[in-house]
Amino acid sequence: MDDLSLLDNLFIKPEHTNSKCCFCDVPKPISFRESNVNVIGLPIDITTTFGKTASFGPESIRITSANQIETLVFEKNLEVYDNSLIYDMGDLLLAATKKNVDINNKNEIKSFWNEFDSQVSKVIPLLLELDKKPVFLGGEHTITYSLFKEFSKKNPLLLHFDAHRDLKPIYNGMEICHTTPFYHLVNEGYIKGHDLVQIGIRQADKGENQFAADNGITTFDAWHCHNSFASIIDWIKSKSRNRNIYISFDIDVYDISYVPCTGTPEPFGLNPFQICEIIDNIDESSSLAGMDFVETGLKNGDYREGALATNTLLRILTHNFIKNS
Ligand SMILES: [Mn+2]
Repeated sequence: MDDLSLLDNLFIKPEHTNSKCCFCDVPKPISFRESNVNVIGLPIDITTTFGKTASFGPESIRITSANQIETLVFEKNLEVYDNSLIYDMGDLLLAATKKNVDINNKNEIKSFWNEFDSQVSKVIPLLLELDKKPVFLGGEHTITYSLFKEFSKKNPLLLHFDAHRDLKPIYNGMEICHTTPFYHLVNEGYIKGHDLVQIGIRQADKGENQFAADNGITTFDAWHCHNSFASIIDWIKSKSRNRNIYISFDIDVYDISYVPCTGTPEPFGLNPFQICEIIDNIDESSSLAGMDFVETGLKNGDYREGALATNTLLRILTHNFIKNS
């Protein structure tokens, strides 16, 4: 059994997902073997508490990217496939799906995350060994906890774009949920505080702020982004030099006016030009190890977030850090 048939058994193929299409339909289909970027859908929304839309993320992004958006990144005059040879693996197969997890049963939720953790630990090491760059489409932000544990072996700088810190130890009686992934990653030693930077933050509790300060986590909150943007660009450029990079991108880092469907939109957010400028200034000597793009929603056929997510992903996938291993 070769690597692909082993992996194939772990996925629902893109054409059999709700989107019925691959991420970013390119003119010439790329085989797994040829690919350097692998898209994986994680339509998971179990522990979110407010707007319940995150499970539609992969569908929203696949449909918009395949049907609405050009593969040319306009301002760079680069095709996405100039740097990224994308093979969409489909959605990760999980026996316990959203439908049969009772959100009031903490044990069922726990066993769901255990299953997720175990599936992820089969997929990621294999892809990294083959020098592929996995791109996960969430889903709620909880997924980052299991995903990043695998990437931590590459000792990356973790760029976390979000309105929220997600640094709580426990929330609604759940240790593993959408507001806690970065707390547990730091607390269990998978990331050192000084290798974690949180960009666009504007919602947290005092405990989370204290935890960030105590652990040396770098914070560029929304006011810092608004008032001294140039200093962020300088920091990103110098800290990313010759580093592996992992990006965890919550779409609610964007201002509430740009994200009509995500579960917990917040005012005072960043705009697309600022996000592009931050991405563009990740140093060319760095190498993207992998990334997750989470909390993209879809409501009543409103694909605006899918369009914003796709356009953000295209800027990341045309960065030269894709070509470095
Ligand atoms: Mn968030």
